[in-house]
Amino acid sequence: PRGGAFAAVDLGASSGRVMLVRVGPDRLDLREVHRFPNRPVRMGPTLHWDIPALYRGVLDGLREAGRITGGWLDGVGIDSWAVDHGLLDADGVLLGNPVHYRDGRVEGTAEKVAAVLPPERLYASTGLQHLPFNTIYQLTAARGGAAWSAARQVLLIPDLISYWLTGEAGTELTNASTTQLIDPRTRNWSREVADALDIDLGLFPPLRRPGDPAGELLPHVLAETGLTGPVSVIAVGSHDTASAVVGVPATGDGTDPRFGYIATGTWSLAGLELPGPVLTEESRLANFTNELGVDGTVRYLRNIMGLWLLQECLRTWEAEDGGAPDLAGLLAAADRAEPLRSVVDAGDETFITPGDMPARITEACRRTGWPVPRGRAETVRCVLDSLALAHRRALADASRLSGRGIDVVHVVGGGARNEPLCRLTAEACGLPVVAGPAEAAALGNALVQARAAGAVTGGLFELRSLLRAGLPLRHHEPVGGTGPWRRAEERLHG
Ligand code: ADP
Ligand code: LRH
Repeated sequence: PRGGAFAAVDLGASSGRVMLVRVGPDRLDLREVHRFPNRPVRMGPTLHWDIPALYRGVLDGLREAGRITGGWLDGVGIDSWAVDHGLLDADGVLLGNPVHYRDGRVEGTAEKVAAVLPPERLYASTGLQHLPFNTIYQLTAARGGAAWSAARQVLLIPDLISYWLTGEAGTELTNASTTQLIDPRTRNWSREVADALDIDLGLFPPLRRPGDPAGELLPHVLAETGLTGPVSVIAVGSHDTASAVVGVPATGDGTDPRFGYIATGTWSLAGLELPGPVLTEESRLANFTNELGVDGTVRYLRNIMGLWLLQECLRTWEAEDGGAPDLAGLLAAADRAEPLRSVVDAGDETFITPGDMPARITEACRRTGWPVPRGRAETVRCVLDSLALAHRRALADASRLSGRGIDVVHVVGGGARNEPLCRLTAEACGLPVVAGPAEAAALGNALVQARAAGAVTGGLFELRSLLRAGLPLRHHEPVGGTGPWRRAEERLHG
């Protein structure tokens, strides 16, 4: 293997970025070449993603990557948040800006779906956690609309970007597994679910797997980005969490998952890498998901509200102040505030929609009989304690339900930069936490490309050893006992 230069496009719910990652047998370095905000926009009653702005950010990033390498790239890979999609008409033209998973259109659809496919059967077939915005609910909501009648193809967000770059359409498997239309045992479409819900699977282009070729940049894309063709687009774990789990610098792999992981960004995804799904009724009731990972793995995890709680507090305070609040200052003040004074259930669906988060946190505390936070520092402390508590609970449940032990917890994603959160997570779990990399998704994306292009070889263990060797990681030992966390958990969840 001779190494190579790869562009990893990682679109998160809060920002998009293009990373230039150089990978070789003894080399891994990452350079952020372009970052752009992801700002959803309400048009009429509906909350949309601003997909043209995101696509422009991708093109700008590729141009910048090419400027650095002299026009050469060994691959481009795209990952993004899960679940959402665009509809294309018979000419391959996008029918409207994709709808945001936080939009209210899915209200009531879960009940409609449950009436034809009971939740027990849906879980046994797909292993997916119930989230009110899973793709099947969105498709149910879209049905009957004018765009739906004109739709001839459904493309998930990373597949849509890939289609614009290459003209080739496919459905990448790890992200497809978040639609609730994939059977995690066969790692293929679930005809049973599609038939029961009358969803035409022919609307989705053929499945591709991480590492599969996904076309070459179109001539007009090369012209616009200044890149020298041919440039291959390579399918990666296009669900950002799938790529982030590849980017966990663990020493185990799918056969020896003694590590837990928490991918913390807008969401916290906390769980284990397993060789196969857990589809028990107990697992369903605990709201655990079996999303598909790279190299035949399963991501057995729970979605936790994540730093969205903090992001929305900051947005509210920014509107009040007329300027962005100082995050570092707020985190330091929260760190000094009284521990575990109040906590909320970070899995509570009432936090999903955008809006005044400090007020909703106050309301949740009041409802559940916890003291109400007095001011911003205590509100942030409540968020941090609540997330750490939810991390503890998710990892303990994942371990119990799968029968796998955990020796160490890896925190990756933007939240790995949040020192108090990592420390509190170590304390709550009673386990050592290794924090970083913050850009695990981009790294996992690039590693899968690099292997497909022949720049490196090996399985997840070998790919991860490059991460362990090449990145600064922070270690947090659990100090203090887990007693206060156990008591808080009992009080919150009974
Ligand atoms: P997403 O991919 O969902 O957009 P990221 O993984 O980029 O999310 O994480 C973004 C979050 O990371 C921010 O909302 C913020 O809470 C946290 N974060 C990023 N940088 C820092 C920092 N320097 N200190 C504390 N928190 C940070
Ligand atoms: C994180 C994420 C998560 C999904 C959510 C919609 O970015 O992909 O894994 O559940 O967004």
